[in-house]
Amino acid sequence: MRLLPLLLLATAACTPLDTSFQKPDTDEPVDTGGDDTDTTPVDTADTDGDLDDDGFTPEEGDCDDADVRVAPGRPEDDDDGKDNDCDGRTDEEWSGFSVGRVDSDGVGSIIVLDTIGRDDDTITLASGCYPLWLDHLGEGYVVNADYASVATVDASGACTTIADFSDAEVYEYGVWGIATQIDGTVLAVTLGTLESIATDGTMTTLATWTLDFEVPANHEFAANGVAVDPATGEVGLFDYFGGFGTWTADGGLVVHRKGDYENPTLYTTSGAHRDGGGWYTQGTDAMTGAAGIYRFDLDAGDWALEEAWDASSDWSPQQVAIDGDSGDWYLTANVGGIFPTVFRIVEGSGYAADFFRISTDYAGDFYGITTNYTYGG
Ligand SMILES: [Ca+2]
Ligand SMILES: [Ca+2]
Ligand SMILES: [Ca+2]
Ligand SMILES: [Ca+2]
Repeated sequence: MRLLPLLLLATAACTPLDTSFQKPDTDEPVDTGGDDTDTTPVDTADTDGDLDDDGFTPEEGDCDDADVRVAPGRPEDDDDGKDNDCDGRTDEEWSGFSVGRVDSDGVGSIIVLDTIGRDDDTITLASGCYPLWLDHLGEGYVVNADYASVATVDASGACTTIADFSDAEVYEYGVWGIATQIDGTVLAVTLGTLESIATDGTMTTLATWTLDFEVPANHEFAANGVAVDPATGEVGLFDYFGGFGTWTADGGLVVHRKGDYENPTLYTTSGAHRDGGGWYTQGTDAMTGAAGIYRFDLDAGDWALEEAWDASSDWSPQQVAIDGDSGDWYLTANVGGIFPTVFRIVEGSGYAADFFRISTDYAGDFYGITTNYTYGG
């Protein structure tokens, strides 16, 4: 038996470039305590900024650089209490989508779909309350109820207004996209402002920008969609005419692309953040009417086409959500003015597949869509 050489070989293979004894890294605190209870290998040499040697530095998205079981793209273990894939959610498993519908009688509802497009549940909303945009909030939902108010929705479908945008003197264009921020407040856009709404109704304006439909040169953009990166809280602001901005608490608003309503290139109505990075929208080419999935290229300052598919001219996309596991895109749309449909766009497929459809005579429309997760093993 030659156990000793094998052990030495294995040890050497683990740390072939470990020069920490010769050259301590002054960037990192030196462990002088002599306790050997640490179970995570720590690269005290820190020659590459990746302390746990999982291939990612904190700058590259490692949200725990002392734990090799935590890194971007790792499979999520739903029972270890860690955010293994660094998407801002802990122990999550993608479970489908919730979709907002307004039927042909004007009744609003939220339909809960599982991962293969079966409807698990339908919550019928109170009269006059619509799921034009929706997101999760606590155990229930928050909706843009009618372009003039934001309301919470409980399991019975009762709606409680938490913010009123009906004063046209203040909110000329009402309220549009909404999204739940990671601190549990609700974000809403009024085309020209980003508002934060606490569940007690307290409203704070986080950002304003120039909205000028008279003088195009003054105009920045008109945000009608808003989304949140759940890992960082960064906010994406989507403009109907192809503009795009981001907002952070520290850095404030950055307008990456102005919305050119005189010469639009792309029409969008909502957007979403994809796990692992990137802001996406379902867009309609302003010239050809072709539908596609676009990613905002922050370096180029413009939208880049990611996926395109054949869509009939009467195919009108509404909103987009993203499967947190595969990254596939799901769109609400209305086809032919008749069929409310959820389409699945698989990366690289080049086509839009039916995921869920209500196919009776005129059946109303789908509007908001949000991704669902279950938590814990
Ligand atoms: Ca790392
Ligand atoms: Ca790590
Ligand atoms: Ca996670
Ligand atoms: Ca986990």
